[in-house]
Amino acid sequence: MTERFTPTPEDKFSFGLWTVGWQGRDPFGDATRGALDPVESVGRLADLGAYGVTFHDDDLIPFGASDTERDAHVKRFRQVLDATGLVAPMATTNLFTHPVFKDGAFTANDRDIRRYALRKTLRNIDLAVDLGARTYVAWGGREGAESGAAKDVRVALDRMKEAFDLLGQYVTEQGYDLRFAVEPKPNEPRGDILLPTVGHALAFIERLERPDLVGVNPETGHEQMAGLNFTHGIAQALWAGKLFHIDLNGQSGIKYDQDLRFGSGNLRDAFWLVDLLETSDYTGPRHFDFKPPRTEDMDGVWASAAGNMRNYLILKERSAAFRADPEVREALRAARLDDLARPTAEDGLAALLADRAAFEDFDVEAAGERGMAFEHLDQLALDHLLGAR
Ligand code: 3MF
Ligand code: MG
Ligand code: MG
Repeated sequence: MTERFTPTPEDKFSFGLWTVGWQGRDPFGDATRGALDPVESVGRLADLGAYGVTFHDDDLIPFGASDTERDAHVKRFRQVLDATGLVAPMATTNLFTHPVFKDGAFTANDRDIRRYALRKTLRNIDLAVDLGARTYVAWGGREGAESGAAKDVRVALDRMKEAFDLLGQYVTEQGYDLRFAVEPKPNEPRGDILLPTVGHALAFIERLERPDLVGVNPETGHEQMAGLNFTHGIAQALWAGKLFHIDLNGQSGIKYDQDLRFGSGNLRDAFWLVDLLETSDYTGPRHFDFKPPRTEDMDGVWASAAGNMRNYLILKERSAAFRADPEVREALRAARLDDLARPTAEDGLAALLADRAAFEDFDVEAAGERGMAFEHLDQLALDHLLGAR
């Protein structure tokens, strides 16, 4: 492996315990790998050059564990974090595996289950803060429906808002330095999931009591499952000041959630995503939410984990070369990116209305004939991506 693509903690790469720990169980087949001790995962990820590890409550403490068992699991985890120097920047709640969540958690029709889901989340928030997390992700994979009358979506959104308002009240009252990040997904496991895309989530957040406390945690494959441009979704989240966290992985088009390693699937979108992140003010973790395919043994798991980081670093280098290339700079000017950056009417509405050159004397035919030179610019990008320049 070339030294320049070897990750270090400064790169801020993090992994969910559930990613490398995935045993390969899918709707059609049993596990192909044994269970992985979180302590081993942390050690291996540290050896690979990662910076952080993230967890669902149940990844760390098996569901139903007694208080004594819980304390022992947390103690071992804390010890390995201390020993390796890895941090736990984000945590989340498993509100999807147990049968109790079959109709959702914060929006389950059954009120008892909604109250239980909130308590399970609040309990893990205490642990997350104790372990140093600053971001708390909420993926509502079971919040949705397979049939029309079963879920009154407007009422369910009232319940979703109620949940986030209560969570916001809790962290405020506790004085916790913790922000929430909603993770959108269009479907799977529910037929249709509430808050299906980045756009839906951003609109929802604005209706909350404490919108400042809530942002998004978009996942590459989730937006692409909806046929959307992930990089555009991230750009809008950045524009709104709402990119609190990110789940990076790979996906080949509109199909089931593939969770391939970052750089697989839509490589061009991965290039533009890295180009965007690395030229933005996003300073958070580059978090991988992938699944090492069930074809792999444990060696394959660690090769897959390492591949995420390596691909990110390669794309980061390609993006930097693209931006530094004088011919690219010229092509960006020819494509009038500098013109896009100019306000359209900095002279004001009255001046726009009085400006004959803007309308009465505007040669609309000549303007319609002007080429945009986008193809040359895009070929330069592809040349850089493919290492041809
Ligand atoms: C499912 C996911 C989730 C979320 C996680 C919160 C199990 O498609 O992406 O992973 O990322 O629950 O971080
Ligand atoms: Mg996914
Ligand atoms: Mg995810």
